Amino acid sequence: MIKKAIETPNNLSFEQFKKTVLSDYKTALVSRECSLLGRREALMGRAKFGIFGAGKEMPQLAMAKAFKIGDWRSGYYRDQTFMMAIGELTAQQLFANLYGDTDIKNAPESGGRQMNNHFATHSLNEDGSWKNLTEQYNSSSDISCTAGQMPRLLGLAQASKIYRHEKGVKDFTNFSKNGDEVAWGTIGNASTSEGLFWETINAAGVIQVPMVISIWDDEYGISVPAKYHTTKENISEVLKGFQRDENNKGYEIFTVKGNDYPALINVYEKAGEIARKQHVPVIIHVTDLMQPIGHSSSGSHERYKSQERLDYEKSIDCNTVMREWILNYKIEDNEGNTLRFVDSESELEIIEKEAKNETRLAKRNAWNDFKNPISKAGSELLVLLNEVAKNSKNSVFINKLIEEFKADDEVQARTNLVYARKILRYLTEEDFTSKITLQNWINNYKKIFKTRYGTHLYSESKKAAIKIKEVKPVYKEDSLKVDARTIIRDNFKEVFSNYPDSLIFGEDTGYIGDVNQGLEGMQEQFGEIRVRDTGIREATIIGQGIGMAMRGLRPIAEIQYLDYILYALQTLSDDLASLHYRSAGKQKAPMIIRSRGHRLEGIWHSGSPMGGITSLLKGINILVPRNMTKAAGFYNTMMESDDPALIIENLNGYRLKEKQPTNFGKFKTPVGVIETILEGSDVTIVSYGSTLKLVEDAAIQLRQFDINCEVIDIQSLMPLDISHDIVKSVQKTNRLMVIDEDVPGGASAYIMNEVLTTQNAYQYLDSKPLTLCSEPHRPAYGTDGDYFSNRSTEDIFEAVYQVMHEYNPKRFKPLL
Ligand SMILES: Cc1ncc(C[n+]2csc(CCOP(=O)(O)OP(=O)(O)O)c2C)c(N)n1
Ligand SMILES: [Mg+2]
Repeated sequence: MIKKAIETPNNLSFEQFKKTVLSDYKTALVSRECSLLGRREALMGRAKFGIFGAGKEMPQLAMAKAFKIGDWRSGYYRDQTFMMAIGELTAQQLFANLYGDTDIKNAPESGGRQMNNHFATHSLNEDGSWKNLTEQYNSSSDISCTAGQMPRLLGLAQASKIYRHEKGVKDFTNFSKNGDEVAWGTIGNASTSEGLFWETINAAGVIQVPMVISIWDDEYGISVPAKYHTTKENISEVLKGFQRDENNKGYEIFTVKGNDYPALINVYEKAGEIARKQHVPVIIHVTDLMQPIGHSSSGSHERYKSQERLDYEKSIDCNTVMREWILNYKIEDNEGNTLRFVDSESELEIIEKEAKNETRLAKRNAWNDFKNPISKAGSELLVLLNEVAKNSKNSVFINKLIEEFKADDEVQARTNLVYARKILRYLTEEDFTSKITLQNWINNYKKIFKTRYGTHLYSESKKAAIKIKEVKPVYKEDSLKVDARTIIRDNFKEVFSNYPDSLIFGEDTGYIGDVNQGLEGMQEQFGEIRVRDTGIREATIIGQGIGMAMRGLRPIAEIQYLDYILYALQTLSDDLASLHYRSAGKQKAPMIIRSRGHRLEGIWHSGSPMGGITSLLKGINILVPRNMTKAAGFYNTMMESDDPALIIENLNGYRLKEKQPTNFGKFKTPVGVIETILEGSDVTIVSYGSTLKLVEDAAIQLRQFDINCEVIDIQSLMPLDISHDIVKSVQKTNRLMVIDEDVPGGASAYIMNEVLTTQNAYQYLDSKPLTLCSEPHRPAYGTDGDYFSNRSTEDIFEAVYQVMHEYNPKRFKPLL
């Protein structure tokens, strides 16, 4: 019997094992060579920046073996070897990404939008529809923020759990096969200091999801050694409390050396099995890793590592250790023959040479693919510029620029544009055909790159939020006026009956049906998987939503109070808001964030940080319904869409009465469309959310003084008034006031900018445009705190009156 080299479930024969080992060695070598050459490319200026996975090749080969079709990765910039080993990254693509090639066929990670080594596979077809994700390897699109990949990892893993246990989604076979998919996370040792790491680890332990998280430990985070990062300088040591035992659920934790090939293969095989079969999370602490070329192209580690440390790192380099291991490996079969991977070192030298040559060729090909279209455009432009120079009175200046252009060796599309645009300036006084050709050339070239860099912030599919048509609520003649919270509740019940893939979760969301009873009875009706309580951990609540939505579910993640969204803002901004853009439309997470905010009773329960939200969350639809019927309509719209949205209900609106519609689940509030709720001819007042009630009251009182306000509910802060209806109102009233309860310079400034400059309302104004906002401090506690911190009906009345007084002091005598 042949003694097996290592225990593998596949029972590899020696020949098979040998083939695998040598092929792995080659992948490690190609990957290393990419790192070495890539760094050089960045230092030479062919790439803006370069970060690579050198020194961490071997564990990634092991991880790739345990990673199965349908599985997911959520990792970081060191994982190039893994991506190569699963066949989702070639050396040529690595270089194309490094150069920032904007052709997504060459640079599939992001089509030039992301720094290199921010990996992503394509979940979507050209039209934005889902691919069959169970038939491919999946890598969620990386972000640069350390530990930012963790919240999403939780959701990616939890999706398997839901697909395994929730009967309603059994037929969603394009997304899961019985929940057998594992979500594999990777993170650097230093990044485990981030709160997001701990929050995710705890949540995954509580929920028990199929997640395997690898910690690549090279004892450094850029220049800072472990003693500044980690208690006891040992992350698996401090994670020990998470280890499961006979009485308690928890994690399976492994520690393994990153240069021990057989041990790594065994650990990863086991980890994959545990997570896949038992849905138990696993941590693998991979030690003894290093960085042969330092952190990134921005610096050199010789500056902060001692010679002793550098020598030590060299001695543990996994690629050299693997080489030694291959050379020294021998076993005997049962006939006494000695079996080896190679008979002599020269066999390895051949592989090493091949790896070098292949990588060099890949680099050259990627560079040519990147360079050729730019050079070709440059050559065309040069012909045109010479023609222009021939015709122009300013040929002396133009020829000088042409010479500079010819000598400029920067290979960037902008180089072409810089010279073309500078030369155009010399032609302002002239008129000839090649000038027009040059103008057209500039416009067309700009358009190409606008498409390459400027698309896919939001969905461009037929399910884009702005394409979902309005359906009005239907009322019976004798429709009752009911507590508004029941409108939210009854609508959610309908949504959950119509969408078996919908889920809602958050703090107090499950058992009690949310703090305002908007989900009353939902858990009983739809079960604990779909209507669920979570821990107090806003960032990972959002992460759950992102990961699940990326895997085809329709999560609604609750942030209990809008003020606490700040805990999740990093994940929302860096991950969710940028996902569709940074993957060039190849990944999406159509989740809804449900929250409630605005006026109530104190510094943290009255907030309306809308300016921050609109600035930071471009890429997410920001919806601010003025009542619960409008809110319910937004949920119905967004469930049909493949865009993400934040829907903010009014905290003080749940107990107000609203007429009960009959078409729950069907009526839809349109996104990006304003509603004029009062018509008038003197002042256009633009507002949203709970402030609108006060604006309406003030407007009614102003009528008694013969001042007619046109009151507009923006409804949707992002996108805002896509058909430019506000300017039509200003055209009529010639006066504009934006009122909200955000701080001065917050959302009101954003709205004002849109109306004045995007919609060009400035040209119709007879009075100074005004914003009326809260005080710059947080809203103080209680009724008086609100009255003196936010704007009241009286404040609004007086502000509008003052505008009219300035316009016609005789008719509107001073008030105060
Ligand atoms: C939130 C955040 N802070 C700082 C940085 C800058 N930064 C990038 S990588 C890095 C060190 C990460 O070290 P580690 O997690 O050990 O990963 P390694 O690079 O060593 O593999 C830092 C500080 C960042 N990208 N994100
Ligand atoms: Mg590190």
